[in-house]
Amino acid sequence: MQHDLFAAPASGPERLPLADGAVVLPAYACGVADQLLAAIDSVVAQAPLRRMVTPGGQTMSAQMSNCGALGWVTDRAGYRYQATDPVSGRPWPAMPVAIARLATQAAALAGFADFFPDACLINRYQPGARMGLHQDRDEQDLSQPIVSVSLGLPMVFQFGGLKRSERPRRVPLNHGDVVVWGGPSRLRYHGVLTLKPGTHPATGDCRYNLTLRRAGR
Ligand code: MD3
Ligand code: FE
Repeated sequence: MQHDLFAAPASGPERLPLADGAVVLPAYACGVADQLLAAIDSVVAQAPLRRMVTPGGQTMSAQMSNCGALGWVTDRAGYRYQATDPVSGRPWPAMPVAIARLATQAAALAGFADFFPDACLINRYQPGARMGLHQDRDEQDLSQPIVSVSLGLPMVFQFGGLKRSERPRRVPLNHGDVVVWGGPSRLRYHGVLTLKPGTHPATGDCRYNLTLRRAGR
């Protein structure tokens, strides 16, 4: 066996730190994108995408569904996680293994060992859809990170501070990009600018985002 004295050091996938606790893994999910999209199709066949209503009475522009033991829902009564789909009354579909495995691996690469999500929110954006600046704080253990996976059309993510008044940075996210948010970045304000029309070979006219969380204990 010959050793290559000039071999590059092991580097693994590219990691771009955004801030303390926030890391972009560019294109990390590209190799499994088709598996993830097939998994999304099987989930939404059982728990159809729908537009939910905020406690303030606004209909959200992104369509949503969930898989895993807990699903994030909103209605006039508030934001919460629950074990059943309010449309069908049945438990949310199980989290497909391809989705859970990707999230655990991405979190580990970002420095968060032993991340085992129990909730996966599926957001589907069509042109014109957006998500305003907000914090994710409905989860029980805020020491657990969040992993997000972007699929399909590109969009611009808003990455803010711990106060709403802090002006967000704009971070373009493309098909296959994975972002891990935890530690001091866990409660940062964030949002998504209005999706522009386009066509992507993997998804057609839309963008999917998978948001993987540990919602319960
Ligand atoms: C930064 N979704 O569903 S995921 C959401 O692209 C949500 O659909 C967006 O925000 C989307 O709640 C963004 C990226 C994300 C998720 C959680 C974060 C970024 C975050 C928590 C803290 C800081
Ligand atoms: Fe969020």
